[in-house]
Amino acid sequence: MSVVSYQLEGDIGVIRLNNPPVNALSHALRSGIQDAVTQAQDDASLALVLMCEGRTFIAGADISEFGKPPMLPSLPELLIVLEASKKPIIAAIHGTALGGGLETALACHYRCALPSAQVGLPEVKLGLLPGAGGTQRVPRLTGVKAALDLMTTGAPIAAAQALNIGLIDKVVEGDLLSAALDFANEVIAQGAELKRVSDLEVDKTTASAEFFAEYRKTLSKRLRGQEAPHRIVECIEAALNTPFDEGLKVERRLFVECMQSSQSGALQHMFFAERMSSKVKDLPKDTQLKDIKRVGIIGGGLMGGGIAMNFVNVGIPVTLLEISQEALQRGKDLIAKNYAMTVSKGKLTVELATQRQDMITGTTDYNDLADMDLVIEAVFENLDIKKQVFAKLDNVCKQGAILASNTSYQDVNLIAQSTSRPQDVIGLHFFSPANVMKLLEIVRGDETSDEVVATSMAIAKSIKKVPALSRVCYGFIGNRMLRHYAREAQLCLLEGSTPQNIDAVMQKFGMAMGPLAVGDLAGIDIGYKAREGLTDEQKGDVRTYCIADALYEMGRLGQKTGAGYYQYDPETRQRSVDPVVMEVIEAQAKKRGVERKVISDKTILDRLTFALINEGFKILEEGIAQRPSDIDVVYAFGYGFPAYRGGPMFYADTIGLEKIYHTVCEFADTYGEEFWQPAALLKQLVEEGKTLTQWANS
Ligand code: T1G
Repeated sequence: MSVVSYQLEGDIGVIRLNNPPVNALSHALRSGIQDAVTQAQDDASLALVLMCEGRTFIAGADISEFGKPPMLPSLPELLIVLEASKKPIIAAIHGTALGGGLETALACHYRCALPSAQVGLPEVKLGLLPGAGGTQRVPRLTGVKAALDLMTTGAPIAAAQALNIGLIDKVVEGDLLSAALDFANEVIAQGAELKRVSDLEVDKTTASAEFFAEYRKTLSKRLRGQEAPHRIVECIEAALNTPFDEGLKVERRLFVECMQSSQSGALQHMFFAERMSSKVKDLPKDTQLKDIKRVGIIGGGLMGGGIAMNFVNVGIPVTLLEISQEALQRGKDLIAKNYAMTVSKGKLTVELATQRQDMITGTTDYNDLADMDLVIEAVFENLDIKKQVFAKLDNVCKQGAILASNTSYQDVNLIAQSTSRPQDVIGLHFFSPANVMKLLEIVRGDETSDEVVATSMAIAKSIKKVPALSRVCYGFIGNRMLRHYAREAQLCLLEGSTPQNIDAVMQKFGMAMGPLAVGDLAGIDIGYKAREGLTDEQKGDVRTYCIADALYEMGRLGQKTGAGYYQYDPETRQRSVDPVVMEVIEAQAKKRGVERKVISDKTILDRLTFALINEGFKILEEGIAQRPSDIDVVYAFGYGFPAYRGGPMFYADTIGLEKIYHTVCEFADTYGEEFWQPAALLKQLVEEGKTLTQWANS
């Protein structure tokens, strides 16, 4: 089946693209469009319509072709052909016109779109910039500010907004083809000069040198550490100050720089990793999905309330169970507060917020969960309490209901064994705030059925989460690796560093927050309570938690008490260094016989990141995670690991496994084998001279 068809509809030549699933601009599509446009120059058509079959207009360049030998026509070359057409070309947009898709539409002479259509330039999310004339054409239509916002956010905008800022000429209702044909006939009837965007001038009143300097400053904060956004600014400056063809050359040069950057490689890896993580390796293709129409949630606290919002946000009603009416009311008040915050930011209407809250029914009676298709337990992180809850659910819920725990550490197999239906039990580990964080760790018990796993993956996507499948182990994927990262942070603190130094190193690396600031945010009491009741052996080396415990015993729990590893301004919650903390650290070092010495930033970075990576290798060799890229998804979407470094496992390949392995062996000699056992898989790949990516693809 050809990916491009061409036929005359009256006086209009219609070019239809059909390259499922998203009409990405593959080589076949590019050459097909070029052939159709060339053919149409000499036929009876008076104008051309370019449109797509399937669910969307062109979703951009074909990312799967990146890194492969270029095949002509390149997209920029094709767009020169389109714009040079002696007959007007009207782009007819439905679904999304993204990246090269929007650039293709901009090389046409007119653009119309359905009201539901969206347009955008998401290249920056791939560490790129619009490399087919977008940086030169967009500002000619919208002015500088709107062009910069579109390209540096990468966010799609609705057709109406695109019309507003001049990106499209008309929003059309009804059948797209007939509307586009009508629009084409209007264009013919006007007999106007062909409107080529490249002939337009950028409105110079829309930008000054100060504006660009200020914009660069905001980018350094908003997109800290990322290179592509600054190159986008350079392209827009070229559009403002140089002729179109010169600007294209600047764009081409900077696009190639982006394409060759490690950041773009990492972000392209994340693009595919995010889509791969919902695929379950050993699941039969014909696995049946359960129908999830009603959801029950047990526990209306911070997590339960946030989880409930995910479902009502996509129209799935929730029954929220708490132990008392007062607790229920507290839960509902918390949800109302969250929605009010979203409404105040203009991201939701009051009506919709009310409508969603009305889909949450409160109860204190387990029998009201009898008809639920899925029940998610989000009670206190205690195994015995969870077992009691699941035993009740086992008695009450209909056969075939999915019984899920939001546990972040407990053994899902033990929870499943407290029911007569372990095949229906699974872990759905949401991350706080549950209505915001995109990661959902799906924890498959030994007896969890394929249907329940497949349905959980489908549910994750329907509530707009990014899922990652984990087998059962303490802490699953994310929190298990976090323990080793946090251990090294604590040891660096005790052995000579400071909270602000360690956090600065990790923030400079690209982490959203440093580990000590994260500790204050989550609460120092979380770790303390998790250690309560454990034997000394279970707690591990006291050096890895003695400072945290000392702070806890001083009542310094972190942000919630205004002081932890830092002190916090009661109004702004701004953190600042607190000399008391150094006294605590030095006292603990003395008590543990640790002689404090300066630790270099590089050593801090390697100890924290290699601890994470080494544990990731163990998780892979134990079969806890399906693939390295799933671990990358967990860390980028759940723990603030910089996506432009591709996640911890992609980063390992960037550093080189041999370097990591030898450094881990050195750390074992220096800091003790108790902490630094090189993972067998890491050792094996180094001996075989393989990268992790090669191993994953083998
Ligand atoms: N190239 C190749 N494959 C793509 C693709 C693309 N651009 N976009 C999506 N796919 C695949 C995806 O991997 C998945 O495959 C399937 O399509 C469905 O995707 C020169 C250089 C369009 C909003 O960044 O944002 O143009 O897993 O699961 O949720 O300036 O896909 O089924 O095998 O995401 O309905 C810029 C990326 C490229 C858009 C649809 N464009 N795509 O979302 O489906 S760079 C983008 C999306 C560029 C130019 C530059 C979304 C979507 P599989 P999906 P969806």
